[in-house]
Amino acid sequence: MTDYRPVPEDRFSFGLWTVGWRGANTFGDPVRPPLDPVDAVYGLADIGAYGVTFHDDDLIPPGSGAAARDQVLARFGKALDDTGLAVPMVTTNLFTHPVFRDGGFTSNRRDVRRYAIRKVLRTIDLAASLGAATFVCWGGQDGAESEAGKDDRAALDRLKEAFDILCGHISEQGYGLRLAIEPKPNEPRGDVLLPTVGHALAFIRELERPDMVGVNPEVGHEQMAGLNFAHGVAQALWHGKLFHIDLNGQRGVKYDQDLRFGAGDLKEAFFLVDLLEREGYAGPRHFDFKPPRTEDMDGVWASAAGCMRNYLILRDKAAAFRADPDVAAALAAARTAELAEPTLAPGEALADLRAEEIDLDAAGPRGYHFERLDQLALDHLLGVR
Ligand code: GLT
Ligand code: MN
Ligand code: MN
Repeated sequence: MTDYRPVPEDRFSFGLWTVGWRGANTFGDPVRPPLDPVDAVYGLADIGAYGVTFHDDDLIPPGSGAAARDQVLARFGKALDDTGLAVPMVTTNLFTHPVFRDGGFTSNRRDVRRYAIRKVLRTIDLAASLGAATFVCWGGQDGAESEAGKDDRAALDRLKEAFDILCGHISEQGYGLRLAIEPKPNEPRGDVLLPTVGHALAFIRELERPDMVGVNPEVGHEQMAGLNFAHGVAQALWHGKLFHIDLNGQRGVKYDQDLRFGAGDLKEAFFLVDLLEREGYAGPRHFDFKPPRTEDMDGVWASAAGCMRNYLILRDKAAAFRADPDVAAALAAARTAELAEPTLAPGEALADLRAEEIDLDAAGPRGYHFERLDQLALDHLLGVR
C-alpha cells in the first residue's frame, strides 16, 4: 500500500494564484495574508509538486519598473534553482484591472485591445525565457451581459486577429511555446466567448496557425455548463489538442467553485484520471483551485496536498479497475472493443452493406451490460474490491 506521496515524475503543478489566493470574494474581504511567490515555490516543493505557474501580475506587481522587475525575477529564479521546480506554463492577467472591464482582445475599445496584446507579448517573452512549453489564454472578461453592446462576429474576428499576432510572434522568435485556450461559460462576464471545449476547438480551426493552438480545459468550467468533462477531454485528445489541463472540483451547475481536485464529482474525476493515464497524456497535471475562505495557511497547504493525493488515489483505483479480470469480462460482455472496429471493412463496397440484413426481432432485445461494468467501477472507487 502506497502512502500516495507525490514525486516530481507525477508532474503536478500549481498556479501562484491558487495557494496564494487570499479569499476575497463578491461578499467578503480577503481572509489570508499575501503569499510571497518565493515562499509559494518553497512550499510547493515541500509538498511534492514539480512545477509552478503564474500570471505576469502574480509574480511582477503591476507598475513595477525595470529594476524592480529584475529583482523579482532574480529572487524567483533563485527559488526555482534551489528547489528544482519547473515553470511549465505561464499566462497573462487580462481581467483584474478596470481597463479590462469589457475584456482584453475583444474590448470594444481599440486602445484596450492594443494594450492587451502588448501585455501578452511581453509575458510570452518572459515565459520563453523561463522555458515554459505552454502559454494559457483565459479570456474571462471577453464576453457580455447583453447582446446589445457586443457584435459577436466582430469579437471573434478580433480574437482571431490577436491569436494570429501571438502565433506570428512566437514563430518569428523561434520560441518552443504553444498557446492553450481555456474555455469558461460565464463568470466574471454574464456570458463568456468560447464557452466550452467544443467552441474553442472549432475556433482554433479558423486560425492562421491552428497547429500552435490547443485547449486548456478546466474540470469546473465544463461542469458549470452541465457538460461531462471527461467527454470534453476525450474529444480534445482526439483532435490532438489537449495541450494543458486545469484540475479542480465543482458540484453542479453553479458559480465557479474551484474546489480541490476530487472534492466535486468524484466519479467523473475517476474516469478522467483513467482517461488521462490510459491515453498517456504527457503534460502537467495542473491544479487550478481556490482553497476555501475557511482555511488559514495550514489549511491552504492541506488543500493543495489533497489535490495531488486524490489524483494519486484515483490513478491507483483506475489501474486496479483496468487490471481486474472481472472488469475484463464485463468489458467483453459490453463489447467495448467492437467500437474500435471500422463499420465498413477495408475495401468493402457499399453494396455489401446495403445487401446485408439484420434480424431486428433478434437484435432489438439485446442488452449492452453497461450497468454491471459501471458498478465494478464504483466498487473499485468505493474501495470494496
Ligand atoms: C483565473 C481563472 C482560471 C484561469 C486562470 C488563468 S485565472 O483564476 O479562474 O480558471 O485558469 O488565467
Ligand atoms: Mn475555475
Ligand atoms: Mn483555470
